[in-house]
Amino acid sequence: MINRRAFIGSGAALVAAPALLGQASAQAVQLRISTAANENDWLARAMVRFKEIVDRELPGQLNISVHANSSLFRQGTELPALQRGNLECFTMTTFEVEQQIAEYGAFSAGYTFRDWGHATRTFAGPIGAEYRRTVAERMQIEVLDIIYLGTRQLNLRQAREVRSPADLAGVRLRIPPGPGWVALARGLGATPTPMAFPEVYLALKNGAIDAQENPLPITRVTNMHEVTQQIVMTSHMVQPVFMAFNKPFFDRLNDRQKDVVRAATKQAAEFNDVSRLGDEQTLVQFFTGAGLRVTTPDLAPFRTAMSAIYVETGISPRWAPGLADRIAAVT
Ligand code: KDO
Repeated sequence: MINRRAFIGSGAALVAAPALLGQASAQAVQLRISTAANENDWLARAMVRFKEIVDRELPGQLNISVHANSSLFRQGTELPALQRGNLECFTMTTFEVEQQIAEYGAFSAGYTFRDWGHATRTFAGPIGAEYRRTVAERMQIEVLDIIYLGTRQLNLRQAREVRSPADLAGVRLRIPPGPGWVALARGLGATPTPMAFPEVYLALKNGAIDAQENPLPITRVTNMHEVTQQIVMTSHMVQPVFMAFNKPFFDRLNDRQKDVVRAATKQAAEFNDVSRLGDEQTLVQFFTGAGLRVTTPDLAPFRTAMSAIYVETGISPRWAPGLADRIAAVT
């Protein structure tokens, strides 16, 4: 049985290199994990924690390698790689699910989840069970657990008054590649500028974009405060990501291996969530200390504009009828 406390509390130094090759025996099963997360971000460190747990519980059975910073597959190309069998696991988002299951788009809309507790209770209940079952059947992907990526906040290269989306007109806002992200940027009032995550720092530095949006811990770990002047606490998305496994790969594991992988995923998720939630309590102070303006506008105009954009862009009519209301009704 996994000793949860030992892992959550362990101070083991984490060497989260972009790729960690396992010390596995020749017949070990290959398990490549890809993430766009920076190797020092909690999500990548959680993948390393996952590897440590499985290596400890199943010595020599799985050859696990963690590939951070999109070092194995460019952000946005992991899903086809996983489904083709060229990758065994990646940190999948609801946006990638939406690309193949449009009726689940409500999970990727701005302001869908009130806070992380609301998201975890939604996925722990019937809505989450239905989501995992549908993703398994239609995408051949095994989703084991949700992981808190953080609450996304707007980060401006140059400071300005921001009271409503109108104040962001013409702002070139970088968002990850994908249609759902374009709607999110437009809901904030900005001009969507799709770009892979590892290119964002330099684009802010040289003025190719005017803003990016990410949870505070991700903005911090990639040092975006060095090339920006302001954070606007729009809190426009409480974002879950999934450890997504290629289903045929997962099904080939024996029962003991499945149990260990499930338990290790849970421990890794808890490690990420506890660490990230803690960071979000302290990072506003860090950013103001680093000289950034941190402003917290009234969110009503942003919520109104965000819900309108999904109607205007014809996205919400594709959502499963009543799903957004079912999610909102989760207490
Ligand atoms: C990003 O590219 O801004 C983003 O935060 C998008 C998320 O969906 C997720 O892919 C994340 O990057 C990566 O995990 C890197 O942190």
